[in-house]
Amino acid sequence: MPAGSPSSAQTFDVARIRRDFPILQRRVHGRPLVYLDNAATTQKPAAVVDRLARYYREENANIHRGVHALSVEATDAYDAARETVRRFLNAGDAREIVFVRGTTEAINLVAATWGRTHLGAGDEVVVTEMEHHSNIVPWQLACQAAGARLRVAPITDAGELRLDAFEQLLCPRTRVVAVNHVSNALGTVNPVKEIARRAHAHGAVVLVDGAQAVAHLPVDVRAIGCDFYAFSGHKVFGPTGVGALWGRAELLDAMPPYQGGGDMIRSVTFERTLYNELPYKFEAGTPNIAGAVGLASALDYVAAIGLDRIAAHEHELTSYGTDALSCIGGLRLTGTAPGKAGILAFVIDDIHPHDIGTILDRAGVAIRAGHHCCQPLMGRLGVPATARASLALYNTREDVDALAAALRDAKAVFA
Ligand code: 7TS
Repeated sequence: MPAGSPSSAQTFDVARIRRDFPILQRRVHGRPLVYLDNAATTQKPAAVVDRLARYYREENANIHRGVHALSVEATDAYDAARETVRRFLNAGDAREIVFVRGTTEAINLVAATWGRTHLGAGDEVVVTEMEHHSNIVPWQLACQAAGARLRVAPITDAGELRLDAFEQLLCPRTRVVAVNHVSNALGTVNPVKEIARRAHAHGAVVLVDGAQAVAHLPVDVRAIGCDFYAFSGHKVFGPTGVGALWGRAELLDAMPPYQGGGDMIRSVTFERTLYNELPYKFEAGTPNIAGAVGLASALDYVAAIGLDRIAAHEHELTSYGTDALSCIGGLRLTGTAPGKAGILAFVIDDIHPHDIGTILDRAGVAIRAGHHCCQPLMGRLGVPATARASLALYNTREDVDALAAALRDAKAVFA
């Protein structure tokens, strides 16, 4: 087993895993850091930090350009990273993996290029009430350009997609269904396989926003049966500024380029430019080489632990946290879908979520407060904002206990 890789013990050794993340040793305001803002971004294991440093110390060069040794090494590392992403998503072909800045850019890429060529006046794009702004606004832009219409599938009070109502929105005009795999504000795990099946029956393509899924449950794009899958590296223990779009080769092939520039061309004249083959057609300019290499080491890290085991650990912790928070008077959880992922979002009577967040911070407990880039969802829930603790593989019952204790203190302050 390579240095820095996680324990291979069958039991989920969270103490061992915590030692892989140097930042978890930090103190904040004199208190041990309790990091519960993983939906915003995850912390990085030493293996990823070291991989980034090694890339810059030993391998840095531009790719696909040089004949020299460093450029060949950097190109090999970048190509290997693409293969790692392919394996991680169980995609069929590394040509279907496009490196992007993150989920946001991946969705914008599809909305702009697939949208430009396939959406027309009167067509419809279906999203859900629980989407992040990055899976709403790009589709609004595409709809505005095409004269198409955005339709919104409703959710239940518990935060589950109403599949019956979703189905009723589908019709021959539906071109795209865009849905998150896991909701960042509710924790709901959407039945993406069933959603894809029903959308395909109506001839629509299906984009799944996997930003909140990849660090928390096994993802298999072929088993899901979707057409596009997007995720961000920084939410799966990798660097910021890098992510991936998976798309079916035949769809990507038929799409126009997103940006023009170096590397995305086969030949250029002032009269006519021929575009490169997949995936380079969508990777104009020098990519985030270090980011891709760091992302690959993050994916190797989680794969070595096993996403099934991570999911089991987080489910156990989520039910522990649900019980702990439910005991706090005046606290209401927002998002109670069965089988939900490790998002504990809530409101407390008479205390603004931002005040909760500030008081918790003084106790070393990092959570997020706000609309979580889901303003339409907040409207549906009838709240301006929520407080949100979001779990990851390194969180413990002690972290949840610290959260609950700090919330009791916050209530005392406002009593
Ligand atoms: N989709 C979902 C479901 C997300 O949770 C996020 C980020 C994005 C897309 C955008 O990802 P990005 O990496 O391109 O920014 N969500 C959050 C969050 O919940 N708190 O901060 C960012």
